[in-house]
Amino acid sequence: MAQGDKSSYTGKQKRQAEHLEAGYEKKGVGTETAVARAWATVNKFSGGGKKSGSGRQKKPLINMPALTAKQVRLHLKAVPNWSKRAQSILRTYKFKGFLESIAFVTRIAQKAQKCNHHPDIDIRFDKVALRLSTHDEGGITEKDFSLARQCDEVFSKFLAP
Ligand code: H2B
Repeated sequence: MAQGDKSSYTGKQKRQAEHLEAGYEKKGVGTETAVARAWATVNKFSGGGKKSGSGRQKKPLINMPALTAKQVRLHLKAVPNWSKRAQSILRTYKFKGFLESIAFVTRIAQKAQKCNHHPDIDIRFDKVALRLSTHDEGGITEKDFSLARQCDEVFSKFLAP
């Protein structure tokens, strides 16, 4: 892509760039500088314009560092049924029977695949234990808590009549 050609950027990225540009111009920098800074910022946070083509990203390029023990404690307050075990978080869910356990696991598998974040799963007849950690970071990250929340949401639908 030639420099200046923004055709491979998504509409959202273009709106972000416009918004940032306006902010930079307000600060008093020239239009050219404001445009350059705005696109540099969009690139930094989203990995560039990759709407299609071979270079299209699958994973966000923003790195997600492992959370500190204190941050983990705070996040756990929002998902009180989860607990910390070594470098991971875990929760055990209980079901009516084996087939319900398996159906739950299937839903979790779909969620996990969508965000490329995969729990360790232990199925015991009417109980399913999920364990989450971010291997790439050797610890617990926001990704683990994001998936934990999604798993709880799936489970709440299993309980509903
Ligand atoms: N799942 C979990 N839970 N943690 C990871 O670090 C992780 C993952 N890494 N799923 C992903 C896959 C990585 O191995 C691949 C290459 O994207």
